[in-house]
Amino acid sequence: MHPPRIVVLTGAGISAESGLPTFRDADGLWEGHDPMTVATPEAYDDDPALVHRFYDERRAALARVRPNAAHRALARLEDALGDRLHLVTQNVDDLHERGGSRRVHHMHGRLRAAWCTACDERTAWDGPLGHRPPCPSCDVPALRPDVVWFGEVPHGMDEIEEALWECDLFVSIGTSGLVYPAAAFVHYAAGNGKETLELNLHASEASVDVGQSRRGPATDLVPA
Ligand code: BJW
Repeated sequence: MHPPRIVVLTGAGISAESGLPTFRDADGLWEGHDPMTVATPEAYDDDPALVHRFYDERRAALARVRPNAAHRALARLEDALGDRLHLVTQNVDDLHERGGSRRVHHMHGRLRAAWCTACDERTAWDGPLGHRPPCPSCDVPALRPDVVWFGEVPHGMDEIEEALWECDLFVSIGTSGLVYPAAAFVHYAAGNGKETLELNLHASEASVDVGQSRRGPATDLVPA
């Protein structure tokens, strides 16, 4: 018998115990803030300095945190399953990679990358962008964070749909299930007869639709 094909979707909750705040929990990034003021293309057009400050601070914070036991456990799962594991993350941090995962599908982009709106090139980027540095490819100072904001299309949706269609099990870890299209993956998988499992500290929007739920911190549940 073949080992199972698994699609894992991770959200901010998997990086919380590394010290990165989630979005919607108490003390989260958006507590007391309207996400529409930093996470839409319109917000960027209106006040690019504010948006750059938000992402420059988060990019700098990445250097101060480390992957946790949950990230490392998913890397071990990849060692065991190879390409039968499709790891999709909504997170823009690089903790999966630093935890040892080699193939990570960043559907909402990456904090350590810049996207040039003039020439469309994407570049690895570790420093700030708020001072409007020139694009290494075209020299135009038109670099923005390479992340997917509300109203933009997440990366690699066809590939995710195919992986969900082919998998035996769909697992969501540490995500509130409030943001689409990721929030619909569990319905798509369950509707096509796949096993579904949720690992989360609390009940989420997806809990009622999921086959099995485990409650607890990701650093306990994922290695287990
Ligand atoms: C723990 C834990 C621990 C804590 N252990 N667990 C109406 C209906 C349907 C859709 C829409 C609609 N109106 C608008 C839309 C579309 C819109 C949308 O979903 N809006 C909602 C507000 C309703 N979506 C879009 O615009 C998307 N694009 C799109 O739909 O394009 C059309 C299209 C799709 C497909 C094909 C073709 C066309 C784009 C969405 C982009 C989202 N971007 C952000 C910002 C990214 C950059 C950045 O990081 O700043 O992505 S928003 C933000 O939310 C970020 C996250 O990836 C995303 C999800 O958040 P996440 O990860 O779930 O975090 P939290 O904080 O919500 O939850 C944390 C969870 O962890 C909680 O459950 C905790 O309990 C748990 N937790 N500690 C385990 N230790």
